[in-house]
Amino acid sequence: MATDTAVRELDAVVIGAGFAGLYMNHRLRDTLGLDVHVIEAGTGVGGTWYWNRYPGARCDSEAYMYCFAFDQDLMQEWEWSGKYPEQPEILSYLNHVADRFDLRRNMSFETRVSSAHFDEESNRWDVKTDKGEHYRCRYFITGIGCLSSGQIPDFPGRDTFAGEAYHTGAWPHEGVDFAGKKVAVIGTGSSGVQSIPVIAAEADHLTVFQRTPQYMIPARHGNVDKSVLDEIKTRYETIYEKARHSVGGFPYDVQDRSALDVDDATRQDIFEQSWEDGGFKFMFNSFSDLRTSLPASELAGEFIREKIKETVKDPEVAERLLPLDHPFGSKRVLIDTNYFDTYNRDNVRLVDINVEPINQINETGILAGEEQHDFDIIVYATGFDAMTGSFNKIDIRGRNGQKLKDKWEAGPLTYLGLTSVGFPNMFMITGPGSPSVLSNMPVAIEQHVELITDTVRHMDSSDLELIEAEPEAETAWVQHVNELAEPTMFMHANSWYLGANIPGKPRVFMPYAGGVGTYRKHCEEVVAKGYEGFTFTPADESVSA
Ligand code: NA7
Repeated sequence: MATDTAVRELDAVVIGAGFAGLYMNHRLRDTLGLDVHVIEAGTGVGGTWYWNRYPGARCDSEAYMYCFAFDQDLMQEWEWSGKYPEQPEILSYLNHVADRFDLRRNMSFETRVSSAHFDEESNRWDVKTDKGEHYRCRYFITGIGCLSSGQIPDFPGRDTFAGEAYHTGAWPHEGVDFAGKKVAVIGTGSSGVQSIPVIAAEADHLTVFQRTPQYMIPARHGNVDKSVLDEIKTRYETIYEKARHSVGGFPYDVQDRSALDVDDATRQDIFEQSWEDGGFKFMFNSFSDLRTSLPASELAGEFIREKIKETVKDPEVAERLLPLDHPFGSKRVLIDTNYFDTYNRDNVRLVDINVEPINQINETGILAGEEQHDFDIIVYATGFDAMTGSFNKIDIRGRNGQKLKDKWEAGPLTYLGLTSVGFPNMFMITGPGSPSVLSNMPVAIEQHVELITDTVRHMDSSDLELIEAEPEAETAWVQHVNELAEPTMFMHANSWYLGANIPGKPRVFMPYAGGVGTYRKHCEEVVAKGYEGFTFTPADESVSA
């Protein structure tokens, strides 16, 4: 590590150059005229889409909704090619945004923030990096993503494997050549499910190690006619406004009907139609209660299980792929392209690790149960230490030197998923306790960035030095987040939403399940009531820097 250089005084430091960091930079720097610096670990912008370059990586939000809506010209000029945006295209889009708004000129790349300490003497944040840089700023803002801290389970002997091993979330930029190779994929979440069909088509042989069978909705991915996208562009503002006030950040019509209130034939027809449409519409646009009623969710689950049995030719393999231990909608709903079909290929094998556990990883491969499987490549599609993992990697300290990691030992404590008591002038874009991963992320990110911008503008125009959440407001918010999750399907599975994928992580539901529209309204009310739940410190009451 380099030695400490001179301290650089700034208005704000932003961590991350994904959707969140790019837009935050634009707003603070170009709208408010602040002196901002963005610190990014990658060699370029893109965040999630910089790191997750595995084969088949694609967003599950439809392309026309997976972009910024803050600039009409930007919206009109960008041309998406398909129904769902693929990783290279999203990365190109974010690079285009960075070019268009000249966002790189105040960014450091290949740099990680190692610590951020709030100094109570000066009311400034001291932010230090692994390159030895030291920034001192008023506002400390994280745009570090919710799924950025990859996890590879500690399988015995994991590091003895002599072949190539990759985590989907840290994929080599030059790609991986699977031709003629024997490949293992461990994990069947979004990343596994997207990559498995592509790897199977390239590799000599693929073995999938599955812990939990999953429910999936077909993506129905494909090229979209330019005329369709052009027509959407004529209604863009209306479409986005609808999404901003929706549950999931999508402009889908919400059906006010229960899956339990229609007869079997009608329900089957509606499920079939939504299945044909593909994607998240199956969840949001078929019935209103798939996320909240166990019997309704079970009906959807049964429909999907039948589809799996119809698709997978070998009945024994189909049986192993049936999700039975958790209801539909209790884990992240997956959107697939040819996933189940892939198990009809001769070069693909499925290992259920509940029956044949991964006992050891050794030099040549994986010992599962009593059987040794030899591989050239192991792909870990084993997910992330979600929502809090990236915070815990940074030494963040607030008042009295309190570490955020310690404060969150029993689960993240935030007010609005945006701030945390004892950490003044620190803002988290899509932090735990906000809709974030339960929504179409750009919609959630724009709302957070604009709220932070308005707050900073308000503070500057009112000569306010600090903003800090009040303990009662935070306690009530955490309780509210828990109460919202309680009646949902989310409480019926071991998912990363609950931290259940990380051994020892407290089992706490982390995102806000009330929907982006309700959340936005709540934030607007907080502001309208004079930032209810926050305390401001006027500049003249604070110690000057
Ligand atoms: P996910 O969705 O967390 O999936 C990880 C997968 O890895 C999942 O199938 C896990 O099984 C499996 N896993 C995790 N730990 C183990 C161990 N120890 N042994 C065997 N299998 C394991 O991560 P993704 O990267 O696919 O997707 C993350 C999000 O990115 C996604 O939801 C989108 O929002 C985008 P489990 O189901 O826990 O039994």
